[in-house]
Amino acid sequence: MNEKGERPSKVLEELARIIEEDVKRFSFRALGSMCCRPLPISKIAYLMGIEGNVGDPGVWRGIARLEKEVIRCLGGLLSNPKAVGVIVSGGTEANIVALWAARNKSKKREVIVPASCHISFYKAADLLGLKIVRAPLKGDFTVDVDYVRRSITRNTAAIIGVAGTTALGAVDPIEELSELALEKDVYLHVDAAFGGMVLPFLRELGYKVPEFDFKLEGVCSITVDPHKMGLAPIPAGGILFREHDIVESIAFRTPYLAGGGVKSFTITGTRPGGPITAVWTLMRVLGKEGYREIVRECMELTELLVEGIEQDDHLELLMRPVMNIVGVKARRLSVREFSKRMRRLGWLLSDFPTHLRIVLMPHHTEDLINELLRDLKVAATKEFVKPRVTLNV
Ligand code: 0PR
Repeated sequence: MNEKGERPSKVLEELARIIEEDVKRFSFRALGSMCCRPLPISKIAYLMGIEGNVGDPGVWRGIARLEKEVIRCLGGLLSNPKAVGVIVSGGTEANIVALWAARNKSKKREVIVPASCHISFYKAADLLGLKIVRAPLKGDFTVDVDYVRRSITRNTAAIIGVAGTTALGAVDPIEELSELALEKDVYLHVDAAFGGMVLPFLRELGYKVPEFDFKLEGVCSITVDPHKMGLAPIPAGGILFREHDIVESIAFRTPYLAGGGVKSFTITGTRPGGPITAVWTLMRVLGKEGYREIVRECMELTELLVEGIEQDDHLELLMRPVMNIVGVKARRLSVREFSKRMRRLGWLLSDFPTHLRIVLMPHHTEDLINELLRDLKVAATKEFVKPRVTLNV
């Protein structure tokens, strides 16, 4: 830090230059991200809540009430308006809180996860002292429920299903997992960090969507992130529990708060108001109709990309997408080489061992996807010539 403070306008100008480059890169070439550009109104709403700390709900009563309303809306989308929940920093924290509750409630030490689960489950297991049992996937990239069944022991604290996997957007057979959870009396957590704000709207749009939410009695908790397909600014994750009983074992009372002592079941104490005011505003302004329209547009872009990939001999889809996530590989190239070439052409996609992932988000356009398709085709051919000038994205 400098000894003397600098002129604010100079510092802000420099900041603007730095941020502008990031935003440009993110908006135009980064199709590997599950986050979207927040709607402008959500930024205003975020700033309005920026002083708030819902960790002290007796002081920040208005924002605390808004959080309850947001949770009721998310619960409504997931077939349980009475769900108990909080807005957290993202899917990672939500999954940690869910496993924390499952462990304390069951007093057991193993968790069975699909091989496709997000890295956050490994972090959670590490933090919570849980042993991970990894269930393989079937040919359709969903978890092998028979394997899960065979792996349940007296030590099983929870089983996990994913509704919208990180790599491909696949949806595990949550209905079967739910039946299994009820039969064996184990905790079932569903990670719908991405899919939770896609699947309900896909269903309303007439797509065939398997049950994945609280409608299934075995589902104890669900992760759903407004900062992914909810168009909210980061950080806005969500964790919802079927009923209050489940969180009793992770509830801690902070007695000295300015607004009066409260019991909470969050990892953090101080919690930002901005994400809550932003999500609340988005839900009011967009309504179900607005979100449905956003999902419809993302699916149209997905379809455009899928058709283009299917028409090209050099490209191959990993699976028909269920939602706006596409996995693609080049038939005659290693994924590494394909990825290297796409990066050289200036695209920032996600590298998975088996494919490149493209996430079609509301800020993407048809022109951008056509441009991407053209470059995917160029990169996938053997004769690819490295562009002389590396694109500066
Ligand atoms: N669950 C699932 C199914 C996820 O895909 C993710 C993250 C999480 C949980 C964890 O969520 P947080 O990152 O909010 O804690 N999925 C994104 C991914 O791996 C995270 C991400 C987002 C990475 C934007 C990069 C990026 O630019 O793709």
